[in-house]
Amino acid sequence: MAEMKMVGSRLVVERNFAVFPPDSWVASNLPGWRATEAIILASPALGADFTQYVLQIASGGGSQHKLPPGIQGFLYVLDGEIAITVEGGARTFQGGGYAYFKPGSTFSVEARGAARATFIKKKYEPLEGHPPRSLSGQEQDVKGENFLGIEGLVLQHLVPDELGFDMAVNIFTFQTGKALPMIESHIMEHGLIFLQGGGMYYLGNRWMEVRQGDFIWMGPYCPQSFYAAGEEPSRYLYYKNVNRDVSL
Ligand code: UGY
Ligand code: MN
Repeated sequence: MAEMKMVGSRLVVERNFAVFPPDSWVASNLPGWRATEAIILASPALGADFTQYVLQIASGGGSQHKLPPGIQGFLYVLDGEIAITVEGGARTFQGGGYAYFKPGSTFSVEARGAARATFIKKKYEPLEGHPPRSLSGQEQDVKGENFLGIEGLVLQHLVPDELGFDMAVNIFTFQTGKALPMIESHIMEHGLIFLQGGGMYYLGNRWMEVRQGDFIWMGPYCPQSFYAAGEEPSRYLYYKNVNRDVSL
């Protein structure tokens, strides 16, 4: 008799956090995106207040996009080469390229060869006197700062930390053996993609192993921390809602 194969996974889905290793992802078509397979990782169905996708785009695939009024977007190139046009400016990006699309804006994306990107959408919360603006850039050009002054722990802000923006997208780089200095808890959510390396993430009430390629969602007040292990530095890209009061 054939033996039954055991299927193991690091996949975790809890009320206030989730870890999706790449072997748990299931793709489908996404209206408005041609020759693209989309994995919807964070969504209101999970408990998140934003959506985050990984887009696997075939050569020549992409989108002529018009964001709905009041909805902003952010795209980060994971690998491959992608041409992005935003507000009249056209640029071709490789891994580490990114673009922020202000609410309601029109943009186009086209992959030159097979490419992968992560895309985030969030409802924009306007603030009088502080209009948002679209922008694009390359992660390698963004200056980093030592987080809380800690050597070997570097934070880069891809979306500027200004009141016009109600979302941050940052990259954290940890040298091996470095860690966040506390277990933090905050009202902001995170959508996190592990770009490189790995280590132990504290989520909820326990430590768990995470690696390159994993996606993590952390809901409001989810206790969290990270310890970088392994041979190469650990890097992750993460979304955070910021700069707004709570509506009561
Ligand atoms: O910005 C942050 O909240 C960051 N320290 N959180 C995290 O890396 N999990
Ligand atoms: Mn945090």
